[in-house]
Amino acid sequence: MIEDVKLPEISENVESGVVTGILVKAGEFVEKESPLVELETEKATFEVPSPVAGKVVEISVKEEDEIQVGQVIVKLDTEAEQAPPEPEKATGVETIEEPKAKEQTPPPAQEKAEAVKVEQEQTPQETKTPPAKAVSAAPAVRQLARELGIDISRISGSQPGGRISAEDVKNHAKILIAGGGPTGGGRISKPLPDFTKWGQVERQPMTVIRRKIAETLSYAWSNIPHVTQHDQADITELERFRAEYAQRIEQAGGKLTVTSILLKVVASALKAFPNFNASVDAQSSEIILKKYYHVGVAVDTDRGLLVPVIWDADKKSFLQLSVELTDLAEKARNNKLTPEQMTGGNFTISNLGGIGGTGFSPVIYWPQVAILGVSRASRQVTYVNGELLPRLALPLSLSYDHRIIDGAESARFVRWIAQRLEQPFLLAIEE
Ligand code: CAO
Repeated sequence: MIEDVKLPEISENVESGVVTGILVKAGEFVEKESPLVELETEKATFEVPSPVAGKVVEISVKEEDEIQVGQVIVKLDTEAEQAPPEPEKATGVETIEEPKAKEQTPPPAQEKAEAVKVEQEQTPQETKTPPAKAVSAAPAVRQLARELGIDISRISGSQPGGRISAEDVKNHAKILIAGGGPTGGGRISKPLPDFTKWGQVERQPMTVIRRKIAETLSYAWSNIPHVTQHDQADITELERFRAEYAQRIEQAGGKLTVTSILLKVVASALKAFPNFNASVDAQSSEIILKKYYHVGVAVDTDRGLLVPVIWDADKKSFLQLSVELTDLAEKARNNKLTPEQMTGGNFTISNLGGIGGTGFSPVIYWPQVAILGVSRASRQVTYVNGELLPRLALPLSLSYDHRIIDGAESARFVRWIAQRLEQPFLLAIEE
């Protein structure tokens, strides 16, 4: 049966929109809810989803058409069977092929040529092996990527649903020019061996979040000279304090934990050690010292690592920090964080202690210059005033940017934090 798919009601007082992208091809099978066209109205740009599954028999609109609510967009054969996937593209993912960078006219500027070079160097493995992936981007954005010689399918979109913006394309170009890249910091990615020679394998496309994480961490790892300084804090007294106030904070809707306490301690440490509350501007050879104290916390979610940011951590009480952290961690796990809640951080805390481990080397969250890793507190027998006593020791691992932070300064910074965890009243005296 052939069904006309019409432009549905958009919103109040919006009767029409301009088609800015056709997202399907004639003959292609579309799933229910998969996007058909991209539409720009005076209020927003969005994708029009298909209300039913079927095979596209006709596309009734073209790019730049102004179409009205109720107008036919495509005709679908809703009884057509979905063809089995081609061997090379056996993902079941709807694909929009982008022209290969090699086939495009090289851009004139030196910068652009550099971008093309890095893309092409990385191309052999990527074009031969993984299946093409669905790309969501406006035609103007696709055009920009083509002009820059960038394969748009390798960009992680920052917009809802992984949609790629012009800004994403420019940022990707900057990363390539600076020598970074999702597959390993501008290094040529070698073709993989054929693993099926040795046994069964399964290919899974990376999610948008996973690609973003890979890109961010590769860039940081290949551009920041990392060193990790290890220390430990005696938190025996702090644990007493935590137990004493836990209930009060729980009544306010938060959880007083090592992490929420660290938020306060770290914010004070950043004030005392301005080099840790900084970013490096490699282009102008300047250090940017920030006068605000926003601290990120790495949260483990089933979709991957997310880093919500607690703004103005220095101005908040333990109670406020505990409530806010509980709320943001929950939002992160329920996919409810807004982009704003993940931006602006100057420093990050990554606490793996709830899971276990004795130490690790966290990767700095660029453009920050340091990150504090926290591992599991354990009972240790320690000499205290000439006596052997059981004490609770919290391992701390600070990774720092060795371009602007020296080893001695890093040791002083972690010691400073350890001392405030051991004697929290120091914070009260100093504020
Ligand atoms: N040592 C011992 N116990 C610890 C601990 C530590 N360092 N950190 C937390 N715990 C305990 C807590 O006290 C809590 O125990 P109770 O339930 O008995 O009170 C339990 O572990 C769970 O803690 P939590 O996760 O609820 O609370 P938190 O504020 O300490 O941590 C958060 C919050 C968001 C940091 C954490 O849940 C998380 O996601 N951690 C993983 C971060 C991560 O993946 N980092 C790696 C990034 S790569 O660099």
